[in-house]
Amino acid sequence: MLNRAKAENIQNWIEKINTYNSTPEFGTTRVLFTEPEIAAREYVKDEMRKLGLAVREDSIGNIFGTLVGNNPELAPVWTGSHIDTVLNAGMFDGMAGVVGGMEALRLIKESGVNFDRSIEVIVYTSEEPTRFGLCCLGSRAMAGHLTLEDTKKLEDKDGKTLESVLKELGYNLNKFEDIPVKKGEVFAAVELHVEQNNKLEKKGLPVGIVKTICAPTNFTVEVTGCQSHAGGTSMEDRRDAYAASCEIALILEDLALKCSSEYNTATVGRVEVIPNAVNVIPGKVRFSIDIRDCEFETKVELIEELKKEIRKIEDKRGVQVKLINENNDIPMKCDATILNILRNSCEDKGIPYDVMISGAYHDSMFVGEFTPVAMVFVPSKNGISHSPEEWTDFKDIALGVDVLAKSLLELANKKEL
Ligand code: HGY
Ligand code: MN
Ligand code: MN
Repeated sequence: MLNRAKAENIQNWIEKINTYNSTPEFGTTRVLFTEPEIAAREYVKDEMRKLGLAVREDSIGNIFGTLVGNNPELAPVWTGSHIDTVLNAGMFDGMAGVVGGMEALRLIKESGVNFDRSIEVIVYTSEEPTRFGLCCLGSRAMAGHLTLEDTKKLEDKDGKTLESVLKELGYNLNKFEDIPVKKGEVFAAVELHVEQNNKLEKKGLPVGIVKTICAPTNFTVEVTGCQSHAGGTSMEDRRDAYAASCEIALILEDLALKCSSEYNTATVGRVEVIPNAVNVIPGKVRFSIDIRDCEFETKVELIEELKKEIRKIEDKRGVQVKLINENNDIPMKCDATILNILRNSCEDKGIPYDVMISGAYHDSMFVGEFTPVAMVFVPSKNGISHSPEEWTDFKDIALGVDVLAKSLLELANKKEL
């Protein structure tokens, strides 16, 4: 029988990780392989060792903390998440799943209950696209979608490549090809994460069980018009790159609002106006597009529709629009058997729950390509995330850990799903 997860353990770990932060004056920023993120990695590895876990890292910095089972030759059960953040983030996105996984393994170890399969808590490298513009680098590499060659092309804002950073940090790139995980090498994976939406809070529910993880398609859009004088250029003579960009953004929003899938979002989050001067008509604008959908087909349809509308805007406004695709990821349907195990864990403990879609993507989106996955959500206050206002009560995370620990233990004793 497992004891209850301790909210104070979870709080201590999260608050300590949060001290590794490059913007303490405004939220939390822990960008991949910067000083605070490296320090946070070392702290988490130390805490894993204190729990009695065997700790290792692969060549892209995925960290594995292993609680060895009675039959360690069997495929292990995984849990885990990420410790890197977006700029000026909160302290729960990712951390809840890493710390929650550590607390779950502590409970299982403390209980002395027998289990066959080893259980591993993973810190996946760079779930956020913050430094290199591409998300889920560690889990993407595990799924075989990021090669050593790709790391030579991923550059940060200073022109440093991921490959050069990995080399500088002493990662053995000769073993990069050992990162991909084959089907069957992992038995199952369950990630705990804050919901990053307000559905659980609105329904007054403490736990969510995720049935589908939406996947992102990201573009950089370059609009080229004609830079000219803000006063001397008559309205009918302009080729205003910013006005054209705004029209594209509004059409994108309208297409997302009308999308037929169960969950779809579209966001323009980053805009660069050139020359960005008060009395100059912008000649060039570069902006990001982030589209999420729980269905790949409706995401493709939306993008095709958007491209048609962009062609019309080019003709009407005399601008050129370039769409540079960064990634086009596939939504992940979670495993029915694991969903039932999570449901039963909630019901056995009298914990009310809802089954839901995750609008945010997670490492489980890629992990699900080589092993069955599911996720446990805990409520986000006011649905806010990717913000210093992000908050989840530690006792809510502890309840999610109770469900997680029970489910991991059941999976660790299963012969097959
Ligand atoms: O953007 C996302 O969905 C994730 O939180 N990085
Ligand atoms: Mn995030
Ligand atoms: Mn996250």
